[in-house]
Amino acid sequence: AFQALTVETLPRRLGAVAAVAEKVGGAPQGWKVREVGDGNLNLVFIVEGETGSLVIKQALPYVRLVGDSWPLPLKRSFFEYHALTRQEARAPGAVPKVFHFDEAQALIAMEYLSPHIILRRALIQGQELPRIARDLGLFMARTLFRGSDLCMKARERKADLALFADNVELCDITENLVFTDPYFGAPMNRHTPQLDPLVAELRADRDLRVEAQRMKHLFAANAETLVHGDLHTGSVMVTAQDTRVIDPEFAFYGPMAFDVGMLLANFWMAFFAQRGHETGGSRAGMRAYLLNVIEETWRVFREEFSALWRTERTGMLYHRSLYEEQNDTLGAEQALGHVLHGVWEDMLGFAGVEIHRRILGLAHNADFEDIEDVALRAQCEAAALRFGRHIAVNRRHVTSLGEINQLAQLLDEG
Ligand code: SR1
Ligand code: MG
Repeated sequence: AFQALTVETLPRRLGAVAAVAEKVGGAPQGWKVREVGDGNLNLVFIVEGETGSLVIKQALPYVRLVGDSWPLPLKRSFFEYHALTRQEARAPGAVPKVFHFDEAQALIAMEYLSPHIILRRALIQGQELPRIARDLGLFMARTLFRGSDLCMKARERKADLALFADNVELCDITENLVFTDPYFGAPMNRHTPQLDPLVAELRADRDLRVEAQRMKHLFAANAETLVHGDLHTGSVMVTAQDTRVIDPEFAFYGPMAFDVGMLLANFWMAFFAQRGHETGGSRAGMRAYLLNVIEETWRVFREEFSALWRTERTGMLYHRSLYEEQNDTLGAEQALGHVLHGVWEDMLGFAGVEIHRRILGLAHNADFEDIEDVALRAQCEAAALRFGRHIAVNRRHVTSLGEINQLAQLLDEG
């Protein structure tokens, strides 16, 4: 039967697991164990021993953020484990190494990434990480392309789609918290009180509400590839030299643009929050850095996706032999353009609603929450909300990130 681990019981319970004991080393009674989970859902332990260390992540049968009034199945750990193995195969080195998985105890033993910190924290502190745009652009292109019918054998992809189709409860969280709750007075919503008039305006905005539901429709019905499903800056660990993507428990077959939109939304929120973190000095450099990161991430994603399109198009969609037989390079490039354009338009829609839900819904971002001056926080959040509305509603008429980032700068300057 499932039992939640504690700092006290962990050495006894995991000391007998060879893969764990070998990695940590020494007598389990001597292991140093800390619980460090600060996410919304799970327990996370760091275990250090004589010769090594690892992280134990264990799901709880409820949402940690809310408590046992909101049950949540343990099987999310199963989906996280299987997503991690697929991501490692498709984007080698981009996720932590997995040493052990126990389905009944809903726990995964994985690499302890040190001295990494959570990307969101780094951005709040004003750290410019030189590799994130490239590493995350590559991660998205490789996992999203290689998990789709552009690359996989149809039978394998359909089997995998069936496996992940049972991640219903986590999809349900996203379906409600991201696409629906922010746009009406859902009971668990909260927002900074100074935003009341703007919130009322957004909730009365018919075009926005329709667009949010269209994005939800896409999210629920476009089973295009295995997406990470929760790719925000709290799901990335970094040093200046290394970037790792963690926490894919929300993984399911959904639209490619969902991961891209969520990640870029979180970069934009980091941008709009910078004025709230200027007590140590101006963050003008950091703001410019973040807008560059957004442009570079998208550029790397597009370039890598295009490279994979040209070399690994072995799935049933746009199969390479269809074009090669006719020597039709132009046709293949034309089709690539259409696919990327679709990702572009949908990515903007997903980004817009992700920004809204982090300011209006249940699960907020430390980027804004850590701004103690509430009036200043509301100012940063208002600019982000207006920006989110613009990119969601006008996503079909926006042609470049340069144009969007110019708007971001104008809104940020007030
Ligand atoms: C109740 S869970 C709230 C949020 O935390 C996770 O990280 C997901 O982003 C989810 O929407
Ligand atoms: Mg998470």
